[in-house]
Amino acid sequence: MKNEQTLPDKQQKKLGISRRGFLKTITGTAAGIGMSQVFNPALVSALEKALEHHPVLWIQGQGCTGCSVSLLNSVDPSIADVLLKVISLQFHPTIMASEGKTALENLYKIAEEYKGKFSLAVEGAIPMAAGGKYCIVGELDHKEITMADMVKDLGNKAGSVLAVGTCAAYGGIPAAEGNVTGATGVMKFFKYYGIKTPVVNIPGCPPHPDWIVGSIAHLLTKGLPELDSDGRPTIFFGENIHDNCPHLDEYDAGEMSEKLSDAKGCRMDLGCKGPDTYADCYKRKWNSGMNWCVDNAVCIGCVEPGFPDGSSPFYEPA
Ligand code: FSX
Ligand code: SF4
Ligand code: SF4
Repeated sequence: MKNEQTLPDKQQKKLGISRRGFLKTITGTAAGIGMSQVFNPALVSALEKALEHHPVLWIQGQGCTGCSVSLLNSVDPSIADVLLKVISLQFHPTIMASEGKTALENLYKIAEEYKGKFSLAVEGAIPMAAGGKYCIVGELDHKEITMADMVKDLGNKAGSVLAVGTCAAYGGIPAAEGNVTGATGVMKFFKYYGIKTPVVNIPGCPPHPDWIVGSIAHLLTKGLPELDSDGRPTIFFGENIHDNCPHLDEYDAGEMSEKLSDAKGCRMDLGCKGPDTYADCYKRKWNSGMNWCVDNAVCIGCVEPGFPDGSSPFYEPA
């Protein structure tokens, strides 16, 4: 099932660029295959205009910060260009210089000023057990602020929400078997509290930097991307890994790798979960296009809603 979401006209106008104006400036989507297309000068100028009206606020709950580290590994475009030209990132606990009361007050001030327009990036799951006390993200006026409080408050005010990483999208590792904290992904959390703000899931443990930057660039310039039934942009998560794997011929011929160091052979007997996984890693590759999981190990299905329990044990056949 496909779920095409678009921002209301009024909101689209507030992004500072008309759809037609944008389409005239580029030939394809910046969130497509090559992120370097983001640096088409016409697109940069379109993005710069959109940025004036569309800050991104990034908050962190139950995660390992790997999603932020992955974003910081963006090489083409460089993270400096991403932060200066693609994302008007106004709040990020790991990389901003500001901290404590000043930072928090600024966060809520921007959310109020850009109500209905800013994008909220949520990294990590949201613990709902024990009144949210498992994750305190700050304190104002001697009152603790839980991650749940913050997501409720900012999520209601945002124009759109990006659930960055499998933890934020579906609960991920914090929601794995033995989850005592009530770790929950954003969509489920919003459903529980009746929050209607549109959510784009960008799973991956961690997600590829292009998936994060590309989804934000898409939001800024063209509105919400087309999503699959798990809330993921189809431009990045529309294809099955196994169906496109360079080892597919070997799979068909029954030629299986016996150990991870084997250069040849399908990795299914070693635990590859490619057949149940939808992402473009096979062509996008990781580490600036150097390699991907199946080159050196196996796909563990890190972008899927059931991860990690659904993929476990990682190195045994499904
Ligand atoms: Fe989760 Fe982000 Fe996995 Fe980590 O913080 S998606 S544990 S790589 O990095 O939330
Ligand atoms: Fe499919 Fe994995 Fe084998 Fe590739 S290595 S053909 S994804 S099972
Ligand atoms: Fe995740 Fe599989 Fe892609 Fe590796 S190949 S990043 S495990 S979806």
